[in-house]
Amino acid sequence: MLEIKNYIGGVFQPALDGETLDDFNPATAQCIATIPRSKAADVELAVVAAQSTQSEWGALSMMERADWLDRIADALEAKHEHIAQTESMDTGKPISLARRVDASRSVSNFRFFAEFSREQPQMTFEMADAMNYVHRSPVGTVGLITPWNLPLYLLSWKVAPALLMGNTIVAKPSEITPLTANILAETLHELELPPGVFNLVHGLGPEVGQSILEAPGIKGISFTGGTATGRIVARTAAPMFKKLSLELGGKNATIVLRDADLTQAVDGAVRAAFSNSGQVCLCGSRILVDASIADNFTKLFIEKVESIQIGNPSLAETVMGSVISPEHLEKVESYIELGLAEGGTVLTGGTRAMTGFKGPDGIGAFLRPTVVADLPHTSRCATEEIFGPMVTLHTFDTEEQAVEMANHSEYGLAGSVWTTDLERGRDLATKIETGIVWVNTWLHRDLRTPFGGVKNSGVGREGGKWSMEFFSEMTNVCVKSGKLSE
Ligand code: TXE
Repeated sequence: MLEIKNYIGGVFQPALDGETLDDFNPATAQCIATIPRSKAADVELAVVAAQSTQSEWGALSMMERADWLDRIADALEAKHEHIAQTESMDTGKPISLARRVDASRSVSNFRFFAEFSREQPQMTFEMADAMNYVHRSPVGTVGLITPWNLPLYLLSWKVAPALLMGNTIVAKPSEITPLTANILAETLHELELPPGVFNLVHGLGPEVGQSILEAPGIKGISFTGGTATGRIVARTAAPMFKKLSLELGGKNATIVLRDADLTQAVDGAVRAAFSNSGQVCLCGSRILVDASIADNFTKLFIEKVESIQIGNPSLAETVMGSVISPEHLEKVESYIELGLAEGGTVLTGGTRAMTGFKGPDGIGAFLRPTVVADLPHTSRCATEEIFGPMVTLHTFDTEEQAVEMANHSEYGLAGSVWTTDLERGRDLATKIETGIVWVNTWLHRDLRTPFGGVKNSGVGREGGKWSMEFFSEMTNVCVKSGKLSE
């Protein structure tokens, strides 16, 4: 049983009041760790530690901090398998996914921002009689709050640019997936990152998370999580004029046009629907198919879904593991029941997966990938975020109808379009009200591009220069040329 501690001022320590929370492996229902149930006093300790080292860390050049990112990337790379195994155990995701996505991307997040920063020119604007220099300085101490679906992947996506731009950090991972954030803290400690630059406080969102939002010494918040929580974050932090970046929920459309390469579209739609058991905000949870190819697409799609290997996340051949918790399993099941009540037809799945792999209590949060058809695109199942292995299937007759259906959502994060006519796909993509649209692919990521959504999917963008701008304040210095008398 791991006894995880907070990491504050370079010291691993329990919550000041000694309270703890249990952390479970959702695939086996085993308690695998305890974490501090931190409160406001722990956050105050972390903010003081961060502020005490802010000027020293901020005084380094960006190139010196980029070198730090390279050292962190190297150290995490050396722990790649340990990170993957730990992430799989903490989330129930298959080890193959944890290796290929979570562990690898955590390394590349640090490597990317180190290299990207070296390519960024000084921003200047020349006038006839003056030169404007845009100077970047740190925001200061920032709060990073992250969710349970891609724990280290999303934490490192924020930590790397925050450190690069000279900020000090108070980070809080999800209380149900704390373990790889702890590996990051251990790694930074081993590298002797100056104490106080990175601080990690564990605990419940409404307690320690809320305290981070309210801490006057925290000048910016980068939050990834659900839309409901995003509202709380905005409501708390905005009146304090903190910089805010909100990456929230999604209900993304996979649009299959009649001229799509069917095999490519089916493979892409299944991957977008059920990767990480559908627990990725970018997942394609609504599948919109041209009516003229719907029968053929649906047949191939269901065959592909039913070939997904569900089981013990520790096995290399497993494609789909458990969902994040028994409670989340019940939430997804409630949507399956709702789908039936709304007049839908379950084409496959809909029941718990008898994987033959059972934890000690004979339970494991395994749900078979589920496809529900015959629901209107305005139904609750087709408009509310389920965030699990359940998708709805809809048909359209015209592209205008496909666009209207795709945009019939309070969310606006991502989407994909499948067609052999790339210009048509690109043109259609510009009509979809989201922050990201893929054409003939999904989750194909260039880290230089803007990442984020609109409507209930959040505010702001992260990635490349957008992360550098979020995690810095800009001062424009205008220098008049020539003699003062002119
Ligand atoms: O989110 P929660 P979860 C979304 C995804 C889904 C959700 C799942 O769509 O809706 O995240 O993650 C902390 N004050 N995305 O369930 O509950 C909480 O402890 C401060 C979108 O974890 O919102 C956790 O650390 N903090 C995303 C974090 O907020 C609070 C990609 C998120 O918790 C708090 C991944 C409070 N009052 C998931 N209450 C994207 N758009 O990229 C909770 N927290």
